[in-house]
Amino acid sequence: MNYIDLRSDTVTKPTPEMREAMAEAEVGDDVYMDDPTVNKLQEKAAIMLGKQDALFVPSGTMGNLLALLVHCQRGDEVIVGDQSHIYMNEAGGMSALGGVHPHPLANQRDGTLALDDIRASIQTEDVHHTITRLVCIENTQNVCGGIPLSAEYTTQVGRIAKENNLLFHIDGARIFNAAAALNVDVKELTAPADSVMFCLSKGLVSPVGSILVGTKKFINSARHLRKMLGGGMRQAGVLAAAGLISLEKMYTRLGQDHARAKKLFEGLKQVNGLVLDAAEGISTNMVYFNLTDEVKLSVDQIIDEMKKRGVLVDWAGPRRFRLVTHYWVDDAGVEKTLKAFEELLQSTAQKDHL
Ligand code: TLP
Repeated sequence: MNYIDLRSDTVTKPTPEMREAMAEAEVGDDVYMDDPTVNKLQEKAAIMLGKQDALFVPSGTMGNLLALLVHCQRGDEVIVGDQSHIYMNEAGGMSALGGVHPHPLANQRDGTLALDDIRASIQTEDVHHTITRLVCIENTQNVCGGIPLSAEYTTQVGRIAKENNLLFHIDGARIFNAAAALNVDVKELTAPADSVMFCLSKGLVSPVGSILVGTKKFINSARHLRKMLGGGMRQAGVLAAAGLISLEKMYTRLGQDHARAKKLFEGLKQVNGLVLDAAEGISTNMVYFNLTDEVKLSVDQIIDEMKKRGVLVDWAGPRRFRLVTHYWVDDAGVEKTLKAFEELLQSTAQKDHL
């Protein structure tokens, strides 16, 4: 069956154009830094994000880890959101591999870390304390609803970091979604940060890969650590060729994914048994909702029933779902999903009634 796959935007398979570019890619040995396609991708990414240099890495997780390891010494402290991917979903890499101590702050409903919380969490000089070294934000903030964080907010975080001699990293896995939703050049969102990671393999549709950007010195250190972690990628131009198409063509179409997510959001609002997260609406490619108590099906049963109807969905909590739109979800896919949810929840309501 041709499934509508809404589990994540990480599921995006390469487009025919990408597959062709990958087949024809000029390659070299990237550990010698002579893969021309990787070099071109890195140069382009650095320019687009307004930084001196860039490094192609296998995953967002590795990109974030490299940033943390380059910025911090063992025992240093990092301010992170308690709902951030770095804190929750990267297997504790910063602690396990870097001896880096996370200081989690509550993510606000709008995805931000409250500026006063950041200020208050910076350790004072004291023999008992760790040294606060780095502050991290996530844009878009995934778990809070795929929320884009504004350039103004990012600038304020950057200011606090500077005033307190902290470094500033952005997990920008979906920063191009944020830029599209806010209608700003992505550079405005990255300017205050010392380093930014973004993913090619999510809404930008590439099969594999993320990019880390920062100063030349930072990227040289990150390249060294990437090698240490086994991430020297040799003829990676085959993958970078798809990445170039992501940066040339894919980021300009993200608004379409956002419009479809809105349609999904509006449609699901009408379905009995679902409570959508953001009453005021959504602005990127994610729709989060909970099941009401009236729905007797478990999330696993819903996943199975939706699959039978040709739609793949994934849970985000014991009674919670996240649906993500992307390149391979068209208007018909949105309609099919809405129909499947309506049918499923209506039919279970009837069964409950009997
Ligand atoms: N997120 C994935 C899952 O790991 C949850 C998803 O489906 O959303 N930062 C953010 C904000 C992310 O959402 C992700 C992946 C990453 C980093 C890590 O990227 P990868 O999967 O390339 O290591």
